[in-house]
Amino acid sequence: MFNLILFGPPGSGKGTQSERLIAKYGLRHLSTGDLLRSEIAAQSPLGLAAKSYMDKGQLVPDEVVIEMISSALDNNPQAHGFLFDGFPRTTAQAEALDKLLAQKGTSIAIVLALQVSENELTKRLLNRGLTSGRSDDADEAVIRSRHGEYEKKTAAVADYYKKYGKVIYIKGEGDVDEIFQSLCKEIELRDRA
Ligand code: B4P
Repeated sequence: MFNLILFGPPGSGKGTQSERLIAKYGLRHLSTGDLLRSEIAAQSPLGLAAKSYMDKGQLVPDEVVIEMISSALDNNPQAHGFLFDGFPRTTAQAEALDKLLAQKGTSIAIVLALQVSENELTKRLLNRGLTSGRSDDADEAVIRSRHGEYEKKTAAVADYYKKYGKVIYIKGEGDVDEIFQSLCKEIELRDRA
């Protein structure tokens, strides 16, 4: 099994690059943002609870997303590997993920961290907000709050994986194809089976 985390602040290109990576490497894509938006669309109790956080640009509580990922792992026993997109977003989530993967006899192989300046991030999200219909992209104050949450709670996740020598930084600004090639190079260097 080859499991990777695509890491980076909101708007850094995680969703964009994940689509290409899963197509190329046949990994199962687990995006907590997408899973939460499906719950909201289905108007499930989980979705209704998550919406109140997401609309304010805050992280959804750890226990909710950890439970969601745990079910997703159980529901995909045949997967050759997982691409985690937008998860883990806190150190508690990272610790929980390590435990869940260890129970399956596997682990995270690599964390690819996209680096993008804050100005560019804001520009991209406001631009996506023009067409995405996502309430968390439409308002600059909410986007600022998402960056604040990232700095306060999520940036530490990279430090957590650095202890194990698993983090590789990738320049996330510029041409989407070139960024994709840089990601592929790092994956292929890691000798995936
Ligand atoms: P996500 O769905 O993960 O939202 P995101 O970070 O904005 O997405 P992403 O970063 O993938 O977007 P992309 O750069 O691809 O989370 C939304 C919310 O859900 C969170 O705020 C939180 O409330 C909640 N949530 C999710 N996971 C959680 C967790 N684990 N714990 C707690 N809460 C959680 O795209 C951005 C834009 O940039 C696009 O328009 C794209 O076209 C553009 N773009 C991409 N690459 C580009 C490039 N190279 N150049 C120019 N534009 C580019």
